Amino acid sequence: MNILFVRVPLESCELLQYSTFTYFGEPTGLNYIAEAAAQRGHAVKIHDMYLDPSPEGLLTVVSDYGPDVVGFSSLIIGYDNVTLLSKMLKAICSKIKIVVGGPCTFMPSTLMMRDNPDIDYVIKGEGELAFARLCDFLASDTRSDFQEIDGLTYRVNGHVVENPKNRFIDAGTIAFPVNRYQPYEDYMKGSIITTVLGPPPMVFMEASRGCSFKCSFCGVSEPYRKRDPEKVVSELAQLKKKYSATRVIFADYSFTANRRHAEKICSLMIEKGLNMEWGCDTRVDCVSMPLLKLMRRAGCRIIFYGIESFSQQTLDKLNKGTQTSTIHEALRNTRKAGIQSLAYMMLGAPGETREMILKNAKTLNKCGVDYALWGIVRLFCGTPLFERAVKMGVAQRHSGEMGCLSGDIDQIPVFSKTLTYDELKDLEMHVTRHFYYRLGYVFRRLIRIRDGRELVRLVKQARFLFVNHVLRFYS
Ligand code: B12
Repeated sequence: MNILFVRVPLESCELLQYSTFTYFGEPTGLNYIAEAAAQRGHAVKIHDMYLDPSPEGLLTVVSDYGPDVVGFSSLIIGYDNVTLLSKMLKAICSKIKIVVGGPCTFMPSTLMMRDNPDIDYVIKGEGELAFARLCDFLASDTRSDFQEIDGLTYRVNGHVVENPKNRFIDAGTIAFPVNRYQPYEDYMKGSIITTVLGPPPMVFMEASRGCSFKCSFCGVSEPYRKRDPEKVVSELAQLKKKYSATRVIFADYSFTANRRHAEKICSLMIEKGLNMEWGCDTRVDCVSMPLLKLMRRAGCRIIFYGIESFSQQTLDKLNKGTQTSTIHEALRNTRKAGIQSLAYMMLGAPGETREMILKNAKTLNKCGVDYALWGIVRLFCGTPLFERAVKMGVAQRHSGEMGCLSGDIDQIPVFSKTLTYDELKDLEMHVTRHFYYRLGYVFRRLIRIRDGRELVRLVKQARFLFVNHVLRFYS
């Protein structure tokens, strides 16, 4: 079968003609599924609409390549493009089978299928096994076996049927598709990750899959599985040799969720003299001083911490499972170990007032964090927080679902009862500006500059902040 994978752009197609993307890396997930399908003998091609967002570009690829199946990969933000593009493709060729996957499947699959008759299948979560099996079945026309495909949603006589997702890939079999890697050098210039870590070639590597924590705002529902450290490090070595990749972002939900596992990877990176600079996401309760020191020796330059809030009440309401004292300790230790930190912060959590948000921002500004990204607590349908909001009458199920399906971040409902969406947006801007435009912050960043490259990166970051925060605020 001819399979075309499409990474769906984030904003609406019309708008995209004018936007420049600086906020992404390679289509890691699609590379994995494409490799799995290719190994089963299917012909595969990836069309990345982050690089060419025009619908015309997609139409040209479709008419040249003639796919039997199109697999769309999308986040929830930008999901409206799945609706638009699937309609467009079905209009020109009704025989093409459309399969949807990726992080948008945090949303209930049945909802996605009922909303859009042009989608033939949705595959929830990780897609390697299910997608390849689906293509095998489509090729051999053994449709009655669809119920065997884990996590597949499909139609039987017009009715939407969802198979539960019970089986997860054995982490031992996951292998980075080294030959599919594309360094994306030109496109990642100015990206937030290159600002914090340095220029490409940069690779997104998984050391583990899934997450066992149960934060109420997140829709991930796959168990944590660790990959073999030897395999991870040997793949990194291959990528370095083949593509001169010197920077790595670990794409795990929490790289240090299992400390022993993280230690093993770091030790191997040191032992093999990998000499790569890297960053990872993790939680404050999954690090310790010895581990952080080891990570630094292994090349870790930045840790992205999901801090969310410095209020214990808010952390508990978000089911974060962390303590404020642990946050302070982790940030202090990270700094001492010589690693930079980025704090993901949330505002507008249940029960949060303006005063609490401002207090939170003040505490953050005193913590010595290097970067901060604030985001409003949004109610993604399919998450426990969404269900709670519906139960409490804070959000209407139908409008909440429609808000998510619209793919427009401004349409996704928020939890806050005390602050309006516009007030939250103003506060988001306010706390961000107050983080970056502090004399102490600027001074600290300046004295930490190690070389000319870092200075250039800092200037770029300042320009980015100026355009996005100062100009946007005053326009
Ligand atoms: C690294 C990362 C980034 C990087 C860029 C990544 C990139 N390559 O472009 C940076 C830091 C820039 C980033 C930015 C953002 N990110 Co981000 N990011 C991640 C992270 C940590 C890893 C992504 C990854 O490589 N995963 C590994 C691969 C193998 O998994 P995957 O892509 O999900 O693919 C698997 C399945 O989804 C599925 N699949 C994927 N596509 C398809 C298609 C088909 C047809 C099928 C059947 C299956 C399928 O199979 C794949 C293999 O098993 C994830 C969290 C996570 N651990 O996944 C968040 C995550 C993807 N990001 C998220 C968000 C919200 C964003 C931002 C919008 C944040 C913001 N406010 O700006 C931006 C958007 C950037 C963009 N342009 O896409 C959310 C998405 C939420 C959602 N449900 O939509 C996630 C899930 C984090 C979270 N828990 O909330 N991100």
